[in-house]
Amino acid sequence: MATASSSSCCWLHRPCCSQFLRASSSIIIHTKAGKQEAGARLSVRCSSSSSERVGFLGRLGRVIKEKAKSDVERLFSGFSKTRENLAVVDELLTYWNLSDSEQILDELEEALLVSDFGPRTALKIVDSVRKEVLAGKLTSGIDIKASLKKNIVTLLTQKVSSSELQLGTRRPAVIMIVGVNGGGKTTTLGKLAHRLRKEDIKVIMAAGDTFRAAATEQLDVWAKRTGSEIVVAGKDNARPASVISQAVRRALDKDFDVVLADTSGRLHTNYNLMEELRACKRAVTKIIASAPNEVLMVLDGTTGLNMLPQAREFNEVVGVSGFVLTKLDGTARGGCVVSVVDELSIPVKFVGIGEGLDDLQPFDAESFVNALFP
Ligand SMILES: Nc1nc2c(ncn2[C@@H]2O[C@H](COP(=O)(O)OP(=O)(O)OP(=O)(O)O)[C@@H](O)[C@H]2O)c(=O)[nH]1
Ligand SMILES: [Mg+2]
Repeated sequence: MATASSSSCCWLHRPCCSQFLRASSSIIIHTKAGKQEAGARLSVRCSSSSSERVGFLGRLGRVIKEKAKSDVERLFSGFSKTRENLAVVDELLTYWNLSDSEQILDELEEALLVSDFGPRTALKIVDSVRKEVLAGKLTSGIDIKASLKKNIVTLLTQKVSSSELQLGTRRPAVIMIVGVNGGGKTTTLGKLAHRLRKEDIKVIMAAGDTFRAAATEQLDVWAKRTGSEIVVAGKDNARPASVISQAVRRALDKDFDVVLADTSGRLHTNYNLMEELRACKRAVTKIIASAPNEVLMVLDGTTGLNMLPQAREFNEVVGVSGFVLTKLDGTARGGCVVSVVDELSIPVKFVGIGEGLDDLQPFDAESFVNALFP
């Protein structure tokens, strides 16, 4: 059995109840207190755990959403940049009257453009409002603002599947976290683990970012904080796909509920790195045909319009099932997420509102729009 001092991961500080366990030459597993013979093969078998637990896993997304308290102020207090740009909407609508509605609608479109909504989406939103104005349904500035908000909520919710986590009906569920560099993937994974652990879900993490040594260390801190097991690359630098597949095998073997797989940040334009991501997904599917259950792409809320090409490319390569919009506590520019959702028909599932354990909230379109247009 390999210990911290004899493994390549001696830079990690284990809690005294923990052990490092070497499962193959290039993968190291850190359990909380479990035992495993050194070098033992991790056999793969179907989980035959109680159907009750499997049922709970299927409902987990809803449970998490229902339990979250949607504190709009805290959620989007940092939406300052977008809010500033949209403040003009109130001014415009205060003096609105039917005779100059066309000019006001043009200015409304301009305000949305400045707030990163993107030209297509801004036009779509304003066109819907225009139709209602022409049909005589909107007779005041207040009506217009309400229609504007309603149309944005519609774009965020209409074409997309559920914004709840979809973890399927068999264990383990596998969630991959992907995205460009520094968006908040590892932090999101840690916060998600915390949410799952609060529901008594057994979590194993896969340190699929083998690119930087510090990435494993960072994830390990989250594993310790949340009481999760973690599989990391060993001395001979296992490829990300094999770290992730070892985590999935171990999850099957040890009846874990959820595998959370971290991946390195990568530019969506880097062909080789995007292919590597595809290989990570394939490695999971090879073991469990219905997995990964979720491929969550982290979008940095401060990015603005660059989000769209990034999301498009990641979706093409690995099929994104949901977005996590992070750093909304900073000077976020969240308008663009509306065009990302509108164009790709993929829901936002969570928002990141800080670096702490509890700073991941389920996404709620109405709260989001209320925060944009208070
Ligand atoms: N304020 C704030 N900071 C965040 C949030 N999410 C992540 N961060 C910070 O953003 C920085 C990058 O976060 P990481 O989780 O390391 O990002 P990553 O995508 O894993 O980065 P790479 O692995 O290097 O690609 C860290 O300093 C995090 O603490 C958030 O919601 N709000
Ligand atoms: Mg990371």
